Amino acid sequence: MSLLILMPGRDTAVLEETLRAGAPELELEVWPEVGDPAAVEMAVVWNHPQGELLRYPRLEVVCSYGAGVDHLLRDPELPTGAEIVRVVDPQLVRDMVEYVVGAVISWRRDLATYRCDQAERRWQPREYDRSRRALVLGAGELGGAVARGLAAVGFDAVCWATSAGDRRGVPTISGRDALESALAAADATVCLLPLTPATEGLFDASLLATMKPGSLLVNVGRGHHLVESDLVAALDRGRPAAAWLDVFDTEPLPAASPLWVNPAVTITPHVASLTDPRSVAGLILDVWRRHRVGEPLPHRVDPARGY
Ligand code: NDP
Ligand code: OXD
Repeated sequence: MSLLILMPGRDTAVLEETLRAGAPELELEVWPEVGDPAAVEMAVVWNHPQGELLRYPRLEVVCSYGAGVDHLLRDPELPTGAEIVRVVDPQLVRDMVEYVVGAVISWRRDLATYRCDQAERRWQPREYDRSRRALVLGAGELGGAVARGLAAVGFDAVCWATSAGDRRGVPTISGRDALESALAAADATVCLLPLTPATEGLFDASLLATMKPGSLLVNVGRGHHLVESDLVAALDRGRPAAAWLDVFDTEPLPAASPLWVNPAVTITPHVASLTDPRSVAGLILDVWRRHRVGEPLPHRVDPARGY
């Protein structure tokens, strides 16, 4: 029985090496050169070609190489009998917290403007706003950790999720009305939702219009959470005043996108938190071993729910 790495366009050498070092007995196949498709029992997948997973008749576990699973669930031809899981890597969580806290602080203290001032040899102190309310959409592995990270640097942070209460130590609200009220109060809003039919296009003109004037929107979830043309119009009106974007409708972001030249927008190329093969190899092997001995698998995904 073998484990398949199915990640078109990615250099998987370090992952292969680390998996082999952790389990020398493991039979590893690397797409597209799969010697025996009938022996593949588990696949580690990122952006696989649609329908490809049906080629493996004994496939029992599909593991997303990243935290998000939208790349998997958009395939209408997923094998119905296979369990879907994802890696939840503490290092990936830490990296996301670092990125978002860094982005929010950089924006609040206007650090980019001081960098421009420096280029002009200009000494120009500016006052800054001290209000510190943050809203994080998503109270999951990443959203919960980011909210705690923001609280640790003094923010009054709340999460928004499908149900309200204390979630992972963070006060959490739910429902559209509560979301709109929280957006109207938040100085910084962070989107860390999974992409599902219920969350796609959530940040459209009507929701953006409820945001606090002068506030910041950070999108690190998926590009399709945000209607990019509506965001450009909303920025012109100052609600929000700035957007910090790591994910986009089309990646790489096309050269013709107006976002590139919008002074209210900061762009990073989907790097908020990168999966580190050395760090996740052990988690993948843990799934493999549990599966082989029939133990319940961690971080199972519910395809009907979409995350
Ligand atoms: P989780 O599955 O752990 O958490 C998802 C959260 O979203 C849960 O709190 C869930 O609510 C909430 N949620 C889902 N649907 C809705 C809805 N319709 N309304 C309100 N809340 C909802 O995911 P992670 O935290 O691990 O990851 C979140 C996303 O981050 C990933 O799906 C991926 O898209 C993105 N990501 C981005 C990266 C980057 O580098 N930019 C890197 C890694 C991930 P509840 O708890 O009530 O179920
Ligand atoms: C992920 C990502 O989902 O990198 O892990 O976006």
